[in-house]
Amino acid sequence: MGGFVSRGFRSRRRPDAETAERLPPGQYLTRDFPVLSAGPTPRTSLSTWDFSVVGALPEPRRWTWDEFQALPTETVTKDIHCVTKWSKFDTVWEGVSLDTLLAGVETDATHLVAFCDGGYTTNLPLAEVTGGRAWVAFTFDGAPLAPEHGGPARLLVPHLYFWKSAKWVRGLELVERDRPGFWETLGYHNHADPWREQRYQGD
Ligand SMILES: Nc1nc2c(c(=O)[nH]1)N[C@H]1C(S)=C(S)[C@@H](COP(=O)(O)O)O[C@H]1N2
Ligand SMILES: [Mo]
Repeated sequence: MGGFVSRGFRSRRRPDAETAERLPPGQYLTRDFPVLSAGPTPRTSLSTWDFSVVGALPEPRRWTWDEFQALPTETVTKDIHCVTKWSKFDTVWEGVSLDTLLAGVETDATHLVAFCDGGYTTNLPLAEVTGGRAWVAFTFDGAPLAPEHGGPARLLVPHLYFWKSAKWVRGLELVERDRPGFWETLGYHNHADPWREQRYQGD
């Protein structure tokens, strides 16, 4: 009978100890990479693409695509967790750390609001996107990030539910008071820590 149960079946139903430890509560492991978008996939040509940091800082910062590519990049391997309950382990990204983008910024801001082509927004505490915890990623699995997954560039904040990882991101607005973004306004949790299962407001 043992041979009847396939490896995949068994590991999906009964995660081994290491998997169980890496899987936040209520999540299941998938090898797929589902696409979740609230609207159509925007197409922005790289010749008009830019990335900016605006809001509560003395001088806004702006990079063209070429300037952005010339910044120091990091390759990171991270587990990601979607609020719809799939998790994916060991995803490999290359991008620019928010530590680099925000280096030396003098600001009274406590939070940022990421803004995107297509109008999506999401908010994050500044203290949670520095110290090697957030990137603007432009490759996935060694290839340019596919448009449906946020290409040319998306935010990557793997320690929070994946809706905080804004696709088609074009910049960060530094704000002195927290301001909920798209899903946060629609009843999802403001903070979104998968380990505390912060899915919806009140969780
Ligand atoms: N601009 C934008 N970013 C977005 C979204 C979106 O609809 N628009 N969806 C979010 C949600 S809910 C999730 S789970 C992830 C999904 O990313 P994926 O489609 O690459 O899996 O993107 C997040 N970033
Ligand atoms: Mo999501």
